[in-house]
Amino acid sequence: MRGKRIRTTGKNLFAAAALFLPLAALLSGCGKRAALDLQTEAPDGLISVAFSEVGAESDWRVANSESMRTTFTEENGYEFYFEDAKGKQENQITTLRNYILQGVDYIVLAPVVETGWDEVLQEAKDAGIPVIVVDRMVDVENEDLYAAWVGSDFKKEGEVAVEWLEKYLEEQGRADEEIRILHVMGTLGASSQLGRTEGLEEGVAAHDNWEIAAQLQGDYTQAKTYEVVAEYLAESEDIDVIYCENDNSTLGAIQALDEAGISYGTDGDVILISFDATTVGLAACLEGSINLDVECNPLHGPRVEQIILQIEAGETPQKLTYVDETYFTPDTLTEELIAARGY
Ligand code: GYE
Repeated sequence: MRGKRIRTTGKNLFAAAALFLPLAALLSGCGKRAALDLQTEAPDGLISVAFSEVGAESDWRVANSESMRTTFTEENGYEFYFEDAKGKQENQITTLRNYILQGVDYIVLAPVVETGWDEVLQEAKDAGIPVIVVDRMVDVENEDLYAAWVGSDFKKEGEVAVEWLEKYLEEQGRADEEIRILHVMGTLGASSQLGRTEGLEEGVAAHDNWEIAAQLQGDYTQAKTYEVVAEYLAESEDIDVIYCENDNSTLGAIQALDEAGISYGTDGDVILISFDATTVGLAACLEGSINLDVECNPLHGPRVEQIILQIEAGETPQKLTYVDETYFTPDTLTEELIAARGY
């Protein structure tokens, strides 16, 4: 089934590209463009899978890329293409167009943000290339533009954090205290940011004594979060909770707190809430620096492969698949548990 479809698609694309590229090279005066590596079909019956990854902004992301790489190996029957978009949607769109021109069998997209995908996904559809969306979602007019999505329920992750905080404050006898929350958001417009933010905002709205002191943009990186939190703490130290939308962000907040001489974690003044549960986050949680780390599982390679195998078998994969997740606190963690996770 695959061979047939791709051969047709590939040939047409190759013909179109063969006409277009020399012209483009002439017009741009850049002969190199004609040398673009046009590949119509993976060798030896391999399935070609072309992945557009967000970037390398966090430990979560690195684990996600690694999971794809180790799943789609030649030994497993795949030819794997990988492009790092460096956090830019325009890079992803260019990459997707190149993958379409190459006539790959499958495109896997981890989108930076949710919106702005209709056009390029339509192009993939017109070329007969199934697109599997992973991690963050795409917000498109026509759901048929992608074959399936697999990732996390980000809003639920936020709700889990809110529920935990409510219980924790109660246990501490602080249920009626004024609670000021410093909120460090991830990449704006990414599903993970939108969901975790919504979960928090709804939680705050449901508690008269909770307040969001400020919403800062940490862009899921340690460096950016350190910068914005340090700047904030220079103005005000009146904070009870810092809610950072991923582990690397939380490490940046910890750096800023250390510098400001403010204590945090199980024995400190500021409660730290984090997301991802990567090794770095969980190690900080085990030692009591992070009070709560909500899990977000990055090991999507095998899940994406499942979807591809279903399509190969002529089946229609489930449109949306949510991964089951948990959360960690210092009292539930052990060294062994962290080591066994492997990322
Ligand atoms: O939490 C963060 C990464 O979208 C779930 O992106 C992903 C998030 C993850 O950079 O660490």
